Amino acid sequence: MPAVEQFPIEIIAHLKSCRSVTVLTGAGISAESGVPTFREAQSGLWARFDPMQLATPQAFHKDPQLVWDWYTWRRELISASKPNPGHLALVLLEAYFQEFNLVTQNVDGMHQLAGSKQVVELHGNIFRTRCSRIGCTTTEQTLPSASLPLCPECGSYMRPDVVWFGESLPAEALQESIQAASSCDVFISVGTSSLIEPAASLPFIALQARANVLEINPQVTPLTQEAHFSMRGKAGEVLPALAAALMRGEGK
Ligand code: BV8
Repeated sequence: MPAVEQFPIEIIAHLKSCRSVTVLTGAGISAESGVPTFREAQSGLWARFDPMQLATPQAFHKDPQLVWDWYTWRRELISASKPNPGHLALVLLEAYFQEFNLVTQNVDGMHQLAGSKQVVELHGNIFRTRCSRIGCTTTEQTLPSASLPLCPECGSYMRPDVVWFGESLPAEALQESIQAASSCDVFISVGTSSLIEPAASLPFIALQARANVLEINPQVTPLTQEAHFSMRGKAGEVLPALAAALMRGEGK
């Protein structure tokens, strides 16, 4: 656990005095739950596939069963994992701040499982499926099913209810996240390579709106140079230390 002294005291003081905080998470916050990050080398029989190629409408059109099997494999991985201290710390921060918005690029549902009440899912949810033709049916897919299901309404293939590359994000979720980025006092980017648009633009919207931007990531990203403070560290260690520093002492 990093010493909370690693947080500049002025950051803790500023956080304690601010009203509104927006957090953007990426695959890195689920890494310590054992869920491989999106860009990490895929394991087993998926090692030879590029996720950027599989998470596309073209791949599904070409081989729907292959893409469905990839998501079934991921759902099984996620179902065997549980939220880590990073997810749990965000539940504490949600209760601590007067206004708290959690925006995630992740499709694993881990924030909700950890107890976060209000989560904006920019890229959908891997445990939901929808009709691939006209989206007429959406089902909660609690258990991964091996066979590629058909829409009960129109008979078309069902597909994971996630946003693929080249597809637009859900309009309401995108609007909510832009609003949260442009109206917060502090924006915290956690566990994202800051490469995937339009999510990667959110911290820059916060910067333009004169918010304080913090980053938590073991690696440097395109955001690092622009953030007011960038902590090289793991979400599962840094976020609990941050929550502890805020809860300590005279409170807000
Ligand atoms: C769209 C769901 C309109 C599916 C995903 C502008 C410029 C250039 C290109 C574009 C642009 N606008 C749009 C595009 C095209 C494209 C895009 O962004 N391309 C990239 C390559 C540049 N965007 C789109 O297509 C989006 N749609 O904009 O529609 C449009 C369309 C076409 C052209 C123009 C406009 C849709 C994007 C959504 C794609 N779907 N997921 C699925 O999951 O199967 S994205 C996928 O990547 C995941 O959701 C993932 O979350 C997301 C982002 O990756 P990260 O979360 O950052 O994960 P990553 O593995 O990259 O990094 C992990 C990080 O964690 C690392 O930095 C690591 O250091 C760190 N880490 C590791 N361990 C820890 C840790 N951090 C903390 N603690 C740890 N322990």
